[in-house]
Amino acid sequence: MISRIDLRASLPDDLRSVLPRAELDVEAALEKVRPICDDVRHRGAEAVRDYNERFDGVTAGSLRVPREAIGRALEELDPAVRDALEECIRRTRVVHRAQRRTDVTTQVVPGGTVTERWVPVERVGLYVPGGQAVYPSSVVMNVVPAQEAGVESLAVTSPAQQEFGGLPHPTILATCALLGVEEVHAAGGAQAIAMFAYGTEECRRVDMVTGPGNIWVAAAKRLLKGVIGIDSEAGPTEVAVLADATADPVHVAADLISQAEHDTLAAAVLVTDSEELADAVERELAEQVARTKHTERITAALAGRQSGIVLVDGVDAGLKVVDAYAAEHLEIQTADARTVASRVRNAGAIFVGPHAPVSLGDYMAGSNHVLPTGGCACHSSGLSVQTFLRGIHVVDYDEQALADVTGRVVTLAEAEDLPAHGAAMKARFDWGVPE
Ligand code: HSO
Ligand code: ZN
Repeated sequence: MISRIDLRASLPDDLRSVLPRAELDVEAALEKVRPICDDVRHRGAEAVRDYNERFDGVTAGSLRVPREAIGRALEELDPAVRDALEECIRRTRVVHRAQRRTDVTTQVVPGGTVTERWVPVERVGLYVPGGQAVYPSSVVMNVVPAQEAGVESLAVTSPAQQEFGGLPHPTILATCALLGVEEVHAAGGAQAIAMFAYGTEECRRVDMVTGPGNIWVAAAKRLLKGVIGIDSEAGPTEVAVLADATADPVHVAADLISQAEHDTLAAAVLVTDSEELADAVERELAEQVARTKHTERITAALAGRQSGIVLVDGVDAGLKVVDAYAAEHLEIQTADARTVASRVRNAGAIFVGPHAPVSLGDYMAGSNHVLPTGGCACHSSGLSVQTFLRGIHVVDYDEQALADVTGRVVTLAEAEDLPAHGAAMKARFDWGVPE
């Protein structure tokens, strides 16, 4: 059910090319979403309503979810789910509050300072998928860092659903209520991203859009990037487990299955130096997949070319492989897991040892579960307070500090054939502006 790649003899130079990975063709969707985005730009809310009707089969007057509907969803929320969500919010908030940054002033020379001032994005739009995947935990993971960064205005949008009277899923609304988010819109797909990017009569334009979505949402975000800021493009979820003979195959199999449960394109990769463990995990996978609820989806994910078991010659080689793979989630299930984990360079999040399954990180660790996929962990990080901050450099020099450096600025400006740059410096002093 899961393929094997044997790299015990040697590791190829271009490791990435032999490792399993899914390909998501967002490019192809761009041409389809372009006219939708243009239409929303010109016709505003009316166009969004038309596409809601065409794609989601929902006809509605206003797209803005009434405050009472949000309150009602919270009242009707299962108390156990409410309790779990509240704990998820509490833990996530503790971790993200600690990420807040303080302004740093550096004295470069006497009388000359540069301050890096951290300023939150003013208004953020959060996309929450509807349909098959209803993830209130993802609402928490997007909203909490934005709030802790100090974002003043936060709007959520989620597809209108016929079965809920044209409103987004009630659990999503209830989670918004728990987080204190009052502005919620009933719109999904590319039209929702365009609504955020261009603004409509009912929704003020935002500066930045975050949140996962299907291929149309990803394409709209790519298209409108620049008009708005976006978080990283979220591809199908992935887990890699680096394990040796000390790992428990029951746990390893369960963790691989847990992420395969998201999507037929989800990736589950085991990297190990123990053939016995590989065999035992494979047996466990067969048994556990048969017993779980979403058997078909998981089987497809595990059998897909994006998943596999990679055999290596020792933990050092395993580290090279997981670094090349740059997994969204990486579990270390080896002897001395902390030391091994400390040597990893590329991963969205690292889960250390037998008591830190990915599922903990998905809901309750306090860490963020919006993480770079598709190998982007070699250059990007997951969502955090930092995502919603901009570092503005504030330059403050007095007359003497400027005078002291004017000669060198003029020299460099002339070397770049930009004499007006130098002139702007000299204009402050007796030397005047040259002809
Ligand atoms: N594993 C997903 C997040 C998630 N899991 C939401 C359950 N609900 C991507 O990190
Ligand atoms: Zn998950």
